[in-house]
Parts: sequence; C-alpha cells; structure tokens
Amino acid sequence: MTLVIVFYDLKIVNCELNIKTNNNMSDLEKFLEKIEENIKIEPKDWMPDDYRKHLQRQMSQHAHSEVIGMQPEGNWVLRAPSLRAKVILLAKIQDEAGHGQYLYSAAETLGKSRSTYINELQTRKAKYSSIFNYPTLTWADMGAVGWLVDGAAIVNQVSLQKTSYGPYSRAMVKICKEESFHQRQGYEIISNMAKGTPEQKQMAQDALDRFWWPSIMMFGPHDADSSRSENAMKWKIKNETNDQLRQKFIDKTIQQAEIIGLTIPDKDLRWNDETNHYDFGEIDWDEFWNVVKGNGPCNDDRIEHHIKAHEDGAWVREAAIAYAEKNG
Ligand code: FAQ
Repeated sequence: MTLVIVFYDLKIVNCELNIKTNNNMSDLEKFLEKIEENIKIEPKDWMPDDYRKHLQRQMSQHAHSEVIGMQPEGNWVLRAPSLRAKVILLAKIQDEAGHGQYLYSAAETLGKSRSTYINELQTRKAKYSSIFNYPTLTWADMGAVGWLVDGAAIVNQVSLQKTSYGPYSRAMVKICKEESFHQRQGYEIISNMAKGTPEQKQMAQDALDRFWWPSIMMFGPHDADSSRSENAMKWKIKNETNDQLRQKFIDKTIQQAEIIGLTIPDKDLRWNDETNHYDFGEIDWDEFWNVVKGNGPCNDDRIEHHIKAHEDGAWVREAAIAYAEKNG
C-alpha cells in the first residue's frame, strides 16, 4: 500500500515537473520552437533583438527600393509612346508606391517609425536596391525594367512569402500578385520592340545589354560573401539563398530572351546537363559594391530627388495630421 502511494506521488511530481518545464521554456526557446514549426512571428511576440534589427534593416531596404524604384520609370511617363502605354506605366508606378506603403507599415510594427526609416534613407545610412541607380535611357528600358527588374524581384519575393515574420510575409502575397502584372507589361514592351524595325530591335537588345548584369546583381553577393545570410536562413527570414534565387531567375529568363530573339550578353552562358541549370559568367563585383556604396551613375540624383519630393509633400502630411486631430 505504501509503495503504491509513493508511486502515485511520484507521478504527480513528474507531471508537475513537465508542466513547469513547458512554462519555464525561455522566451528564446519558445521563439525558436515557432521558427522550427513554421509558426509566424507576430509584432507582439517576443523576439531576439538581432532578429528585430535584421528585419528592420531588410524590410526598410525593401520599402526604400520600391519607392526609389519609381524614379527610373517616372522618367518615361511624359514620353510614353501611346496613351495606352502611358496609362499602364502610371498604374505600375502607383503600384510600386503602394508596395512601399505596405512595407513601411509592416516595418513600423517592429517598433521604429516611418519617419526614422525615411531619415535613414535620406542620410544614406540605409541602402536600397542597387538596380535603381542605373539610368533609363530609352523607351526599351521600360521593357527591360518590367521584364528583368520586376522579374528578379518576383523570384525573390515569392520566396519571401514564406518568411517567418507575419506582417512581412502577408505583405509579400499581395505584392507578388501585382509584380507579375508588372513583369508581363515589361515583357510585352520588349517583345514588341524586338519584333519591330531593325532600329527598334537594336534598342531592345541595347536595353537588355545594359540591364542584364545589374539585374542579376539584385540578388546580392555570392552566398560565401553574404554576411547576413547565416542569421537570415537560421531564422527563416530567407528560405533560399542569394545564389539559389539568382540561378532560378537566370534559368527562366534565358528562355524568355530566346523566344523574342534577343541575346543575353554573357559569353559564358551555357546549359549544364549535370546540374540541370545554366552556367553563367562572373559578375563584376567591383561594380556591384561601388553602386551599393553610393557611387553608381544615379545614386546622388535618386536621393536628392527623394528629399525634394519629400519636402514638397510636407503639406500633405501636415494636413493629414491636422485632419486626424480635428476628428480625433
Ligand atoms: N543592392 O548579406 P547580404 C523591386 C547589401 S524590389 C543594395 O546578402 P541580405 C520592385 C545588403 O543590404 C527590390 N544593397 O544581405 C520594383 C547588405 O548590406 P548591410 C528590392 C545590397 O540582406 C521593381 C550587404 O549588401 N528587393 O525591385 C544588395 O541577406 C521595379 C550584404 O549582403 C528587396 O529588397 C543590392 N542588390 O541580402 C520596384 C528584397 N544586395 O545591410 C520598382 C528583400 C546586397 O549589411 C520598379 N531583400 N546588398 O549594410 C532581400 O531579399 C535581401 O536583403 C537581399 C540582400 C537579397 C537584397
């Protein structure tokens, strides 16, 4: 009888111990368990400081890219070759503004204000995608931007739909739907030019020649040189690496170029039967880092224009605040 009671008591102790163990899981353990089980991290959940900072950096860089990315295309609104082309381009540029809005809102859930993020962009503490520091010289560039730049952005963003931070992941779902329309409008422009007069075909080829390498640079440095990848993969902020995504983009884009009779400007490009992927030439990393560090062809113009547009729009923000206070 005594023995039974002892066992019974032990069982209770064990059970209590188990409950205690669960309750005593540290915040970090609970966070890691959610990451492991693909449960999204939400704004009010505990998260390590480095995870928060990583997301603040990446999401704001992403938001800045969407907004700065309006400038190279804005350059062509007044010179679009038809009313149809103008309306489509305007709609696309407005979408990019919207993407910036979702992303700033999502980034604000990490406890940092939009004005702080914007100040970091304007004072050049924060980066934005290197691609937007190249000029758009002809109408064919509108085709190349939609086809290649939006095309590269989609490959990256489809992967980011699975990112571990809830607000970022949800923003990506809507953004991806819109980006695929953007990619198609760019491909339509470049295809029409490639099918046009010899001069138009030459303009299309020239746009591809200038935008190809900067587009594949959008995926960032090789994995071995990507300082942020280790944490990003560990925390499932990224689910695929820079090189994996770049390869995906290259594999699908080469066929699209072939269909419209344009040539990818890379003499080392060839199909590899063993890897089932295209091999491609070495990226000019000096050019990449030069642009990332602020010395590309249009870095200064882009920031100066952003500051001016932001100052010109101050009255809108003031009016919105006054209206909110009045109706508060
Ligand atoms: N440009 O260790 P990693 C669009 C920086 S949206 C500039 O590999 P990470 C839509 C990186 O920040 C395009 N900087 O870094 C559109 C880091 O610097 P930090 C934007 C770059 O974060 C279309 C350092 O180098 N998309 O186009 C670039 O793991 C048409 C070390 O690099 C996104 O932002 C670069 N290309 O990987 C709009 C997607 N690459 O901060 C208008 C979200 C690297 O340590 C018109 N972001 N750096 O000082 C990402 O997926 C990642 O942040 C990567 C970089 C892949 C960009």
